[in-house]
Amino acid sequence: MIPETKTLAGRFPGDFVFGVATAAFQIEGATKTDGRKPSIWDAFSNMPGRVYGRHNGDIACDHYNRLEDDLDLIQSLGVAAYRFSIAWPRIVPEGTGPVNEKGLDFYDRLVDGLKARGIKAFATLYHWDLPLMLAGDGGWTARQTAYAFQRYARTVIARLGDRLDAVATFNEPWCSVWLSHLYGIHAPGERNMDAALHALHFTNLAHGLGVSAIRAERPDLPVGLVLNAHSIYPGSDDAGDRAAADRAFDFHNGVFFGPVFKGEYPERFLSALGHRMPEIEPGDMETISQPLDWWGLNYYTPMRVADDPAEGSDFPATVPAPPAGDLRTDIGWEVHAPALGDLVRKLNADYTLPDCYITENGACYNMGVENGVVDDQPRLDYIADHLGVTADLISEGYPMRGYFAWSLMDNFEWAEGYRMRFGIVHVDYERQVRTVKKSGHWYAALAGQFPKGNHREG
Ligand code: IFM
Repeated sequence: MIPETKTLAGRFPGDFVFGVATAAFQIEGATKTDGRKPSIWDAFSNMPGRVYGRHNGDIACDHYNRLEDDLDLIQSLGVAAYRFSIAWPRIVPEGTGPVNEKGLDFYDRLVDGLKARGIKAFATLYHWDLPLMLAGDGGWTARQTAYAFQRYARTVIARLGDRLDAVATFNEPWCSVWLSHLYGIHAPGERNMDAALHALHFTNLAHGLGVSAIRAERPDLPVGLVLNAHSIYPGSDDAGDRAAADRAFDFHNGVFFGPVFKGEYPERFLSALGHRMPEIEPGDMETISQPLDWWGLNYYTPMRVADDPAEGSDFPATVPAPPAGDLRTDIGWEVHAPALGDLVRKLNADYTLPDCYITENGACYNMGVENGVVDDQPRLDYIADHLGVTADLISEGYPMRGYFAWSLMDNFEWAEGYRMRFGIVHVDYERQVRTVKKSGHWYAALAGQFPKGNHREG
């Protein structure tokens, strides 16, 4: 039973931030405009067999050319905050070298446009669009990429930092490390554990160097990191499967949370794979583990694992276990809202964590426009259920400060191209027409209750 928006709103404090999220490559298009140069995703999506239908980001939602209208759309949803990412290849098109003022101008307009509409700006510096030129030097498998990121971060914050409300260094390093270098699904499409282990440490290092760069420019700007932490369950109660789930936790979560929040890689992970990692230089772990002001959790679906019976498989030596129920979104992901609560409780038990924003949550359902309406009730149910869990966490005392629906609008869903839709606003890509879905209207009604102080009285 989905609660009325007012009843649900009453479960959140008045300063809870409701927002919507996007990422540069997924919506902007205009990939060759105003000095932008290619990213690894431009190259990857133009290679046969990598992205569904060989879709690419050339036009996407044409957001670069429709900025003002899209900002009006965000405002019409009544949300308090907008989470977006900045495209490194617009700012430093070759990764290192000249800064492109026109790229900075675009984000200036974006941030000013948000301010003019009274919307908070949550920027992410890296949402996977690495300048292609850096791939020639090894991309994330090369230590110097971390220093290139540090300079890019400083450049952005020097220009925009005075008007940002929060900044994250990275979005979902799990994806840009494991999914991109070990599982081969995302750019650059590597399937190599040694490459992935290098990308892991240099991404963590880049995060830390980025934090230093941001603080050097704007000591008061709240800095965070966005992690798609995995809510991991053993496939059975067997000791073997339970141990597999523990190893999976180290591999999928611990290798990011450990360095950042404890200054160390998980022990089990190090003893299995440490000898294949790049050199961890003196000072690296201190750089990586600087205290953060907040962290972002992107949550969609649980991960279920069993012990891998094959001899000699790489750590964490797990295989997928079947979902617990039948409920799936159109992309095939199991729907299980309690896993969000279990995850936040477990992470807070294992690490000392700062304030948390749910920086992404949402669901893929591909229904289209019929008679001017998009009836996406399952997405509405999904968001409402996950917000219910978030409210439970707040009542248990966890510092959950905000929630961003993924996504503002349908967009380029990476290896799935445009066929998978996560928006609360429908996009007709041919005509570039936006239609607010049923879930979007519902979310607007909910967000419209904020900020109003204590809802319990209203
Ligand atoms: O579209 C992505 C987003 O870029 C990162 N988090 C998950 C979303 C859905 O797959």
